[in-house]
Amino acid sequence: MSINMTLGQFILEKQGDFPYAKGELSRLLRDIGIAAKIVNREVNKAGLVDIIGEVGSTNIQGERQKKLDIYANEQFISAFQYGGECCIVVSEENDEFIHIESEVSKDAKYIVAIDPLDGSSNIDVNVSVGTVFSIYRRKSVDGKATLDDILQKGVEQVAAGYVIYGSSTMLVYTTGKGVNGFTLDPSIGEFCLSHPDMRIPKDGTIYSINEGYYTHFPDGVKKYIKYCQVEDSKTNRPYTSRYIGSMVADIHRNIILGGIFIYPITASAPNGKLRLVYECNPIAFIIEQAGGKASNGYQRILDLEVTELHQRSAIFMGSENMVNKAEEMMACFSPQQTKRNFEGTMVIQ
Ligand code: P6P
Repeated sequence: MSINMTLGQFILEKQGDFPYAKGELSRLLRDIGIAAKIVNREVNKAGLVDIIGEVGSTNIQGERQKKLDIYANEQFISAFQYGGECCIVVSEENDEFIHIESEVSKDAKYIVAIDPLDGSSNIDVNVSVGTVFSIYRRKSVDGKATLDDILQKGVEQVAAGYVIYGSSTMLVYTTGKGVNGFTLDPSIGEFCLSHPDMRIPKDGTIYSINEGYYTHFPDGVKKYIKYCQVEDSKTNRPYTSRYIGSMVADIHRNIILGGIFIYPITASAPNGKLRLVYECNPIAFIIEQAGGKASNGYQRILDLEVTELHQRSAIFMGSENMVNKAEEMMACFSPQQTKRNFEGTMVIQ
């Protein structure tokens, strides 16, 4: 593959990786790329047009929706309606899943779960935000796809990716054959291959967690944070603390440099804050495909049972050796002990 190959050329070249590929997944990934370019255009000029700020509504998460959240959601859903390859969309911005019922989508086989604009609280302060997407094949073979088609474990994903709208705009995705990163070249309006075969270092010296919640963290997390802060030159500690508050930006940095990102259960988020279907599972797929590890502190994220559209999970993900060390600390306290720390109902399977 040549560097600067466009996303479209790369997708077509890799189409042969799929035994049943007749181009549908390629076209779906193309549709996502097109919507990402449209969203990028608005994110980049958010400060200039009246698209920053809030619309006064809140989503199912109880999060105040920002105009760009809504705009991004509409662009991706529209791309799926006209692209013809997607039968259902699950979005952070919609309480229920959406049947895509356009003439061109009647034989669509794919389900897309998406967080159209993750980290949107950072929009007003010009910090990188992102889109996260996850793709499944429907399990049912006829009639309308149903909730059962959506509630699949992360290990069933066909593809997953993120877009980071930052100092440059990148689309990073996997179809289970490694991770590749494409940078948007605004001069030609194309995502071009810039980071082939991305691999996360097995070790790192960056830990990423909102330490403001320290008093409400599980004991195992407190133990790990203290481990990160101990002076020990042999293990390059103390580590550096970096927390952007935009998961996609924190994850992208950790894939490039090495590091661990943790959003554990807390008193205010007794099941974790991040959503399993359209945040944890897709990022966990990418992290594993890049040679890293992703768990809820006790179990592999991709193996967790999915029982609800907007289900939340704790997440520890990044460099394999760092996640192993954090899990070692979590294992000092049983999941039941951790759960009892809060009145929460952390899903222990
Ligand atoms: P907190 C953004 O709202 C988000 O969903 C992730 O992108 C980010 O990592 C996390 O929440 C930040 O949450 O509680 O630290 O502000």
